[in-house]
Order: sequence, then C-alpha cells, then structure tokens
Amino acid sequence: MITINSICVMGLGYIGLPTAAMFASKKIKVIGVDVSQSVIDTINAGDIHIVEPDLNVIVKSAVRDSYLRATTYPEPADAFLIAVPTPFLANGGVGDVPSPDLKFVESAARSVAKVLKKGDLVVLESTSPVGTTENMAGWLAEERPDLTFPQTAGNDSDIRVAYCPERVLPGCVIRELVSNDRIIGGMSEKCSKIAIAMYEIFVEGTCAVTNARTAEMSKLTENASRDVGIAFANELSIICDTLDIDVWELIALANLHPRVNILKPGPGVGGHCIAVDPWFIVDRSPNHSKLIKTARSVNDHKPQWVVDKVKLAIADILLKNPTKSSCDISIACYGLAFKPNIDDLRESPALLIAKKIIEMHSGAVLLVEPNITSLPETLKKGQLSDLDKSIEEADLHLLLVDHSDFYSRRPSSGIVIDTRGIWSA
Ligand code: SAJ
Repeated sequence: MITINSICVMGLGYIGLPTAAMFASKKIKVIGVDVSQSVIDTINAGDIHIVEPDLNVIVKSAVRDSYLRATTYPEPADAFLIAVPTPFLANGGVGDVPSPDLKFVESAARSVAKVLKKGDLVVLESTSPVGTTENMAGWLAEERPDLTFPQTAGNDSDIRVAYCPERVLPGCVIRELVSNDRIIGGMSEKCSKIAIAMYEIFVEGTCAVTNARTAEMSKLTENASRDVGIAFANELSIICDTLDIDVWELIALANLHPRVNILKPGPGVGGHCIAVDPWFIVDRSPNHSKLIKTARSVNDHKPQWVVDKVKLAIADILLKNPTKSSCDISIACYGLAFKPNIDDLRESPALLIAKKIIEMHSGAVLLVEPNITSLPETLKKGQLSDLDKSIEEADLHLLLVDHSDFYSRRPSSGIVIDTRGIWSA
C-alpha cells in the first residue's frame, strides 16, 4: 500500500503552481518552493502571479484551508516534484545549436537531497534532454551517500526517482492536468508504481509506464513533431506566395484527403516550449537531427520573411502614390501575443515583427492587442491602438495573431497582409 500525504513542489511557475494547487485541492499537504520572495508572498496571500484560467480560485481555497503553503527551502515530504526552468546556456552550444542549461534542476535536486528520507519519491517534470533524470539521481546520490538510489539498487532503492513530463496547453492547464494521459518514466518498476500512485490522486487520464529516458524523449518528440508540422505549413506559405496560390485554400483542399492534416502557417513559432524543446534533441544527437534542425530554422526565419513582405508593400504604396513619403504611411499590426486569446507576449514572433517594423518605418505604427493595457518597453515607439480606429485609418494592415476579436472586422481599404488566413479571400 503506497500512501502519499505530503508533496514538496520545487518551482512555482506555469506548471509547478497549478500542479501544487491540484494536489492541495485533493487535501494533500503541499509545500511549494520558489526562489522568488514575491512569488511566495503572493501565493501565501492566496493570490497568483501568472495568468491561467481557474487557477486563482483553486489556489485561494488551498491556501485558506492550509493545504498549500509557499516557502524558499524544501521541507521533508513523501514526494518531491521538480518543475523548474530548463533554459538554454547563455553563451553555450556547439555551432548554431543552443545547449540546455540544467543548473536549476541541479540546484533543486541538491537542495531536495538534504531533506530526503528512506521511502521518498523524487519526480522530475521539467522538459529536459535525454539523460537528465539519471544526472539528477546522480546529484541526489552525491549529496546523500547514506541512502540508496535506483541507478545502483534498482527496485530495492531507498529513494524512488522518475521522469513524468508535463504536457498541458497554456490557457487550458487545469482541465488538461486532470484529463490528459501521463507518461511515467520510473528508473525502476517500483519507482513507476509510486509515481503512478501520486499522479492518480488527481489525474483522470491513463498513466502510461516507460523508462526515464524514453519519457524524456517522448516529451521532446511531441513538441518537435508539432514544430516540424508547423515548419511544413510555413514553408508551403512561402512557396505559395511565389506561385500566386492562396495557401489557406490549398491547405483546406489538401486536408480533405482522409490521411492528410496540415497545420496552420503563421508569422513564426512562439512560446517557451515548441521553439525550444526540439533543440534539446539536436543537442543530444546533432548528426542525426537534420529534419528537426531544419524545421527550427524554417520557423525562425518566418518573422523576417513577414517583415520583408511589409517592406515590399510599403514600396508598392510609394510607387503608386509618388507624392507620398514613407512617413505618410501608417501600418497597423493586429496581435502581439505568441498565440490567440492570451496576453503572453514572451517569445512571440508577432512582437519581434512589430519591433522590427517600428525600427525600420518612419511613419505611424499602430499596435492592436486587445489582451494588454500597456506596451512593453521594446515597443514604446509604437502606439497601442484601438481595433476600429486602426481598421479605419491604416494604409497597411498586418494580421499577426488570430485573436477571436479580429475575425469579424476585415479592413475595407488599404493593403492587407494576413499571416493567419482569417482575412484572406
Ligand atoms: N502554431 C502555428 N500553427 C499551428 C499551431 C501552432 O503557427 O498550426 C504556433 C502558435 O501560434 C504558437 C506556437 O506555434 O506561436 C506554439 O503554440 P501551441 O499552441 O502549438 O503550443 P504551446 O507552446 O502553447 O504548448 C505546447 C503544447 N504541445 C503540443 O501541442 C505538442 C503543450 O501540450 C505542451 O505542454 C507545451 O507546449 C509545453 O509545455 O511543452
């Protein structure tokens, strides 16, 4: 009989906090650990520091009922869940391949090691290159020579270690945490069994068991697969532009085939996962990741292609209106977020494109983003503008994000560049 009464969650970000809150909502004592004092103070006040539907209500009641408490250092618990960032090394990597930086995983593991006791479970959830769970088990063992670990003791280990990736979609985290299937990659059979017992506290999806390395690769594969699919769509959009074919019509027609499902082209791939995780595969197997690497470069090139289309459109307006100069031309950019109907501007191709346009264009740049109330510092030279005003006034309309607000308002004059296909004929 496996009983987990308390869980310590390391890292209270987009994954750690919702996961901590879900366990706490099932009356498990959860200690949330974060390096930021302001994050800790916010959570202990029953508030949240990230935008995610329904999370605030769950955190508020979990804190009020004393099932969730945030602090700076790990405390003894039955299970430890590590959900810290795995960014790129600032100046690392070989050639043009960025390398993952595992320093946050290492420091979380070493601090967790101090409070481990026989029978505890340590789960890594952070998106990680293949082999990281084994590295983590090594760091734990270095800190605690008095305990045994699965890499040497197998099923008889004192401490259980597993890799169980998060797979939730930002904006739908609470629903997907409960309903998505989970991959459980224990370092031994017993490690997997205990990890399943922990996730079954709130997960209604199936828990599929594998080893830690396959679980790590499976998370990377899911996001790389999407990146390759989007790169195919983005490449098609560029080819169709040169051949005077409407790519949206083309994709709709091709998708009528029962075994074809082409994704949507756009201004590039944003967010913190799909544009990052494929590099973790390339980093571990650089000579054999040709397609994955090329897909990254196709998607990364797309924002510049859009900027070049804008330059051509400006030249076209000037050619047709010889009395005008470029400072007379107003450009409206519709959407700045990295995907529709969210306010998250981080790693957004739309933001990058808007920034480049502001830098190169001497006329007005109107920025329409219904989900924010002020512009980030990098866009301060642009104007945060109203949708109706921009549709009425701009000479060039650049649609970058398919926010639902934009579907019903198509500009009736000026040049339209629609990177999302919602205003296309
Ligand atoms: N995008 C396109 N065309 C498409 C689909 C997406 O251009 O057809 C773009 C979006 O506009 C956005 C980017 O791709 O810029 C990523 O958006 P997304 O909605 O595809 O994915 P994320 O980054 O929000 O979340 C992904 C999800 N992974 C998969 O769907 C395989 C999510 O399930 C993961 O948990 C998450 O990454 C993560 O944390 O790894």
